[in-house]
Amino acid sequence: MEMIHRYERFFLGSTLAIMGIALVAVISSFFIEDLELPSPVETVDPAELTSHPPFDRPGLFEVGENEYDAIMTAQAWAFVPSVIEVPVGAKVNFKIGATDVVHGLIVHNTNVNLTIIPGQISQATATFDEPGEFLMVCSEYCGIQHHNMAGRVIVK
Ligand SMILES: [Cu+2]
Repeated sequence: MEMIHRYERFFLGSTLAIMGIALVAVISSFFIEDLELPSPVETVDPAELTSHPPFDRPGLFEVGENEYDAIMTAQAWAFVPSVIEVPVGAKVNFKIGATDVVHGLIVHNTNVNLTIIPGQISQATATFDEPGEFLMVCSEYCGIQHHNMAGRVIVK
């Protein structure tokens, strides 16, 4: 006499097998393929950020042929710098830290979508192949002026 119906046993077994496969996939992608969470590249005491190179001198720095590092800070309620101007085709590495609370950085129509946690430097790269203006907005509610926390990438 069976205690568990064979169909039920089949679905329980399949469920456990699928969970096992998913677990192996996640673990192997971390250890074998060296997968990392997207943002944190460096840790910095948020109170020291504005005196910690290169964040003591935020701005746009040419690091290669039409390649730039955008060194930025986020604080309530502004990005520094808030306007970035680059030529068409520029590859921009956004490196940004927060001095106070959690902020976000989304650059519209690009894949840049970062959470900026105080104490961590976040980084993402985008290539601007079309001229135009790309809005930068804060994507984490950071206080009463959050909706005004914005900037622009101008591509000409
Ligand atoms: Cu915000």
